[in-house]
Amino acid sequence: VLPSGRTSYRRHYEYDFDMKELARNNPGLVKAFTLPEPTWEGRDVVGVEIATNVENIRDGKAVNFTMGIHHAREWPAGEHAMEWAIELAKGYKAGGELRTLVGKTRNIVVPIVNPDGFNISREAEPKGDFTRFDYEMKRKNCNVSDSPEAFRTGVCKANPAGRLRGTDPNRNYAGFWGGAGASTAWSSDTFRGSGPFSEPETRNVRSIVSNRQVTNLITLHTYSNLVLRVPGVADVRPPLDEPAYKALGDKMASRNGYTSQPSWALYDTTGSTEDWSYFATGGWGFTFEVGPNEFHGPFADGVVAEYAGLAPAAGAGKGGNRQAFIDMLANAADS
Ligand code: 0X9
Ligand code: ZN
Repeated sequence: VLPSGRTSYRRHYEYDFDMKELARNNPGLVKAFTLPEPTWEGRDVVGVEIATNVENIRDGKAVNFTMGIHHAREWPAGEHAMEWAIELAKGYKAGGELRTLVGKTRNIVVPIVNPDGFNISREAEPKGDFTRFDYEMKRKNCNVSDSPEAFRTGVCKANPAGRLRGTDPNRNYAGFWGGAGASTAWSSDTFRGSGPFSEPETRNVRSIVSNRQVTNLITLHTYSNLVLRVPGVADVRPPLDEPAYKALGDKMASRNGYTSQPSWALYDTTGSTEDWSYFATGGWGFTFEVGPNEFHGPFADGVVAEYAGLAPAAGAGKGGNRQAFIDMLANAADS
């Protein structure tokens, strides 16, 4: 059972509603906030912050930052982030381990970094030459500024090539931007954008990492059952704190049954989230690739099992992503 008790994937408006409701029900502990920049289609990007005396952001506590959907079709990424936020608030009130850990930290959760893309995927309808499936499988954001026609109509979905337009937010960060494993072609699913941080979605994430004491960060994706750490490109030296960084990744992987490895071992990328955040701030960042084999499979098996550690082979009975997130939180509490 998930902390919310939900049994289906949220739609975009349900995320915003649930965050505002969580804040309303937990005054002083949970605050909902809007990130500085609206998206290309004008959507707000909403997050929650969870801490005792939540308004007192200069209390010096380490910030543990959890992100959901960068990639539109990776719906479980948003669900895991949202459920984690609910778990933190519930766990604090219930007492015990989570009360202690929440008391020592600040927790920022942004379930939907890319709401334009997610909304197209979640509400997919056929359009022009594209089937419903095409839109459901959209990955990128809705930067259509390279197309005067698309820009005029204002909605990347309405453009004939709409689902292929946009920048890959996980190739747009400044870390190693311009290198291997990212495309210069606007129609590629790994299009890096016109420059580092050319997108409001990545600038929003930067505003948190640069302005707050983010010591620990998890960015959620699907799929492949992986716990990934820097560097994302083979042609870079491992970080000096690699042994401790690896140990934390391995510990989390023992909970969810995933494989822990440096992300270049999967394939090269440049411009990904933690390849910027780690090398910019030294805070540890991990990409979780949630689930064995689908971008968004049936809700009941996938999301519940991966979150709670109920079914997946090696992680069964070890607590799943819930317990992996608690390990990350405990690490932040010690920093
Ligand atoms: O390609 C990505 O952005 C991530 N995979 S996904 O299927 N969710 O798109 C993986 C990024 C991990 N980094 C590296 N493999 N270097
Ligand atoms: Zn992804």
